[in-house]
Formats: sequence, C-alpha cells, structure tokens
Amino acid sequence: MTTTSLTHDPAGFYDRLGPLHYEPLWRMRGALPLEPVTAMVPHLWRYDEVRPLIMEAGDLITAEEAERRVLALKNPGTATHEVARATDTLWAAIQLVLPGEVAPAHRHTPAALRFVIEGEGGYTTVNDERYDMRPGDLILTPNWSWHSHGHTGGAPMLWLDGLDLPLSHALHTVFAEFPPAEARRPAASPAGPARTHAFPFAEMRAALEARRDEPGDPYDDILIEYLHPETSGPVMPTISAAIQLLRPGVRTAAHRHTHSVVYHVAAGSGWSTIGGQRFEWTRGDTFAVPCWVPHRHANPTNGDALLFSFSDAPVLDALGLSRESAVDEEIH
Ligand code: 1HN
Repeated sequence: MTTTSLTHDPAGFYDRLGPLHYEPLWRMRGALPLEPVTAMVPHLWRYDEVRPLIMEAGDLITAEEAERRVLALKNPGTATHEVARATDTLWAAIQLVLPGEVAPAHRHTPAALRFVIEGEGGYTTVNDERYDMRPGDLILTPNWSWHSHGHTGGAPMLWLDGLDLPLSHALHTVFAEFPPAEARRPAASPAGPARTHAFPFAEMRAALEARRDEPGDPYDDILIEYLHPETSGPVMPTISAAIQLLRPGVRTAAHRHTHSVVYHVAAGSGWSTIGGQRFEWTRGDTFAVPCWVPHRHANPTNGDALLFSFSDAPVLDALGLSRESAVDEEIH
C-alpha cells in the first residue's frame, strides 16, 4: 500500500470492477449521508387549479373507461421513470365521479384512503359494504379489499385519494385484480351505519371541538389521529391519518421528522412554511412535506382552520426508523 489516493490506479483495478459487477464502497458517494436526503420538494397543489382540470377530464373520459378518473399530484422531484408520487412513499390524487357514474370494483395490495372534498350522494363499497360519502368524511380501502365507487346524487363528487403506492412499488409488492365486467358493478347493499372503514366528519369535528380549550401541541395545535376501532392503532399498517384544528391566531413551532406527510385543507385558510418556503393555503388545497424537511403551520385568520393529513409514520415506527427533532429557526 503506497498511497491513500482514491484515483491512484496503476493496475487499472477500478476499470476492471464495473464489467464484473463490483463497486468499491470507498469510492461511493451518498451511501451513508449524515441525514436523510430526498429528491422530493415541498409543493402545494391549489384546488382552484386542479378542479377545472379534473372537470375537463370529466368531458374526456368516463369513470368506467378510465377505471378511476384520477389526477395524481406529482411531486416536481419525481424521476421520469418513477410512478407519480407526492412524497417518496405517498401517493395523493384528486378523483372525480360524475352523477350516475360507476368506478368498477377492483382490489390491490396498495392501501388507500379517500377524504371527501365536495358532493353528496356518492358512495364507496368496501368488500360489498356501502359507505356514503359526505364532505369531510374519511373512507378506508385497506390492502387487498375489493372497492368500487358509485354516485346517485346530482352534483360532481370530488375527493382526495391517498395511497402507499410509491412505497409498495419500492418494495415490489404490488398485486392487483380486475374481475370480469359482469362482476364489477358496485354492490347494491344498503348504506349502513359507519363501520370500520369510515369516519364521518361530524364525529371528528365534534371531537376537535371538545378539545378546543386544551393547551394544544406545539407543532400541531389540536390534533386527533384517526384510530383503527379494533387495534386503537393507525388506521392501516402503512398509513396513519389525522385531522387537526389550527385555532385562530395559532402559529406552531417548526419541527422535522423522518415520516413524510400529505396535508389537505378541510376548512379555513392559513399558511405553512416548509423548508423555508412559504405556502398560503385555503380549503381544498393539498401540500406535501417530504421527509426530514422543517415545517410549521399558522392560522392568522379569525376563523378555524382544519387540516386533514396522512403519513407513512406507521411504517417507520414498525421499522425503528422514526426520528423527530425541533428546529429553532428555519433557513430562509
Ligand atoms: C385506486 O384504486 C383508486 O379505487 C384511486 O379509487 C386512486 C391510484 C393508484 C392506484 C389505484 C380508487 C388510485 C387507485
């Protein structure tokens, strides 16, 4: 051993490794960054931008032809060869179902949730149980559950779809099943009381209201996680969901964590800074907080602001990869 140079290579050693499928760790960059690195960037999708676009798609294609009439919210950092994603692990999209339409039954291993934005008379069936959808309701379609959508109301139904699809792709665990056409109509079972796959908005709103006078969390103000009724844990193994009230005048402290989050504005308006960038938001807007990016939220108005959110936190918890830290000042 005569040198410590990473390029000293009199015998052409390095040039011989590639074709033989070897790579020396000592010349690799980025194998062990000191902190998480992501190509994902903070981003906000405005409802007043996406709504006319998805309505235009309503003239182009039926829900049935499209399988799902869905516009993915694609993080600008998504690589060209990758499936669209809002964060490294989470898919977010806006879906439109028009009156009388049906989105046929199918199932897949990626788990999904829907948070209703507007419309009445739409429903989702989950394993043949029918769940009516009203604005602010959360509906779950877990891993491998059959699900379809229908709409007997008179105005367009729009909702936010959240899935663990990019994570499922990264793990190469995606399976899907599309039954023959005759078996794909939504089941006609009557709407029952909300069961394990639905969380009505009215209940969550009342629960937030009951906690209005508590001190609140420094990072989230008044936040309630949706809990699985049987496990009291996250709603699904790969996705947790929450709704939070930012009371009038609240400005939260900044923090960061290894889980990534998609936020959707359920009511009111305010702003968040994400990685030092300021995003003004109002009802219907959706924004992405990639892993380890500092963020804080504010409601400078006189009214309540409500943020729905979902994240990959249960995955990181299960794997021992959850980390969180306060951030004194964001870098501007
Ligand atoms: C899906 O099945 C739905 O069932 C929505 O409504 C969005 C995005 C990717 C893959 C499957 C739905 C989806 C999806």
